[in-house]
Amino acid sequence: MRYQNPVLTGFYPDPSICRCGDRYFMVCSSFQFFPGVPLFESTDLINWQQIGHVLTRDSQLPLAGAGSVGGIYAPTIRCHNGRFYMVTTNTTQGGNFYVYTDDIRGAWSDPIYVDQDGIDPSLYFEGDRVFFMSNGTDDHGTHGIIQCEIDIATGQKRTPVRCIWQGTGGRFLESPHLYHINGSYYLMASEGGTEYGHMVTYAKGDTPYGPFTAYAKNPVLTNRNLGGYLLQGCGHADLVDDPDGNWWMVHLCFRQIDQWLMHHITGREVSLVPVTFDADGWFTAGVDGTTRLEMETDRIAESVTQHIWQEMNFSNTAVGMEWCYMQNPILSCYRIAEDCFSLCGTKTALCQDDASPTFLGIRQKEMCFSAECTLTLAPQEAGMVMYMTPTQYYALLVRPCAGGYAVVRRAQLGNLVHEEPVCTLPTDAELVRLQIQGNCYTYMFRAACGEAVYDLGYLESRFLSTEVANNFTGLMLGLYAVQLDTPAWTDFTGFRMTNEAKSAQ
Ligand code: 6LW
Repeated sequence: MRYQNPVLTGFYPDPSICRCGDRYFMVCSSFQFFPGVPLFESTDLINWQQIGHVLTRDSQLPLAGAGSVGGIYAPTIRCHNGRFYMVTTNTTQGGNFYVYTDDIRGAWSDPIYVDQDGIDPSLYFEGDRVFFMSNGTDDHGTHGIIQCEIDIATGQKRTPVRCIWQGTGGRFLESPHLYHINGSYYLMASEGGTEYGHMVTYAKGDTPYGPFTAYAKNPVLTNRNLGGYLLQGCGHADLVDDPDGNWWMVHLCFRQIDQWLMHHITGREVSLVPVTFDADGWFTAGVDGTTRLEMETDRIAESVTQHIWQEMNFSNTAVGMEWCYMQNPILSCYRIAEDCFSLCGTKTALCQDDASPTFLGIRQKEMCFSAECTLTLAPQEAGMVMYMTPTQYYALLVRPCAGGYAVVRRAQLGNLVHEEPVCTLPTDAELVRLQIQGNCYTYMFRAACGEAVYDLGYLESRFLSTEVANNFTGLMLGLYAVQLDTPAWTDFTGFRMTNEAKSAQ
């Protein structure tokens, strides 16, 4: 059959995967968003259904002050003796920790912290031994992939921390995972940085702590030499086997806009490629070590079709699932009904990352989309926003003005804040419908009030891109409110976001 990459679009970086029987589970990074660590399930590896988040309580996920490069980095999910473990780093508070659950659809434990340096922690279970890997500095001051054994009940270290591999020379050696396959140990990692030079490398050894011999043809996967190709930045990978014994790799990638001097806006997404072992126990991945948009495979049944999410609305999405807050939300500012989100702004503006603004965001999953929502007019600032970071966003907002209400298009780019144009609504107006339409290059802004339609022009997507914003996340479409004088409530109804084709160019 044929499937398309990415298999999961929108900002879902650093995928990690495990299989339990005939079901696969996958987690991704979530940074400053709450709940944390989105959790997906699949039975065929190409259709992923979100079943919740791993970190759903403030006690698991203190995010106060987490900006767009803070909070939760690269998680790893593993299943051992029927128990699921998710290990990650809260880069803002607490460092490396893991949580566990015996019910993948239920609540996860409170964090168990591990006093090991570095980010991108991973677990490998062997009998009653548990190996804990990360990329950091060991007890002797050596930097690389570092490892210790831990007591899984307490998170206490059982052995000194030591460096077990230093990669192949690429910068930013990260995302280690250890596997035991057909009698050999494989240590897989990424190098080159999570940008256009990203690559997956690995080494093989006879023990879980090495010594490891690097694969002679590393990198085993990279798109760095495919100039102009839509899928770039392939790296940060994890392996899984299917019930037929085939191996697969999920990894992050992004879809670039333009052929030269590229940029990308939807963040790092998830692609899937087959992995094949040779007779000597070395493996290859993808199509000649690259990831393609169209993949042909006989490992997935012809009867499986890949579903693409065409419209997201209040009926087929939910708060705490697709919709996320920023940092730990002040829940009294939200009233969530089936067909209406009511938001009460606080004094925290969108341009702040020292507190949680009243904000609910959903990922921009495709370059081409159209999103609209109807708002009641209330004495506060409220609107829709294409949000990348506190200092990179485009908002279409409504707020009181002399004699009524005005719709304003605001661009914040660094410390440059520009508001234009401003349309004054009829004095008897009670509702306004806001629309943002995206293509690869621009966001277009429109408002409608009764019979009147206001064209608020367009802004370029490039200025919100990762290359400009300098962040690890991707574009979110947010519904938000900010208090002006006294607290007020805005009702958001009739939201829909229609995605077009999966291609970008
Ligand atoms: C993550 C690191 C990376 O911890 O980006 O692409 C960092 N790789 O492994 C943040 O997502």
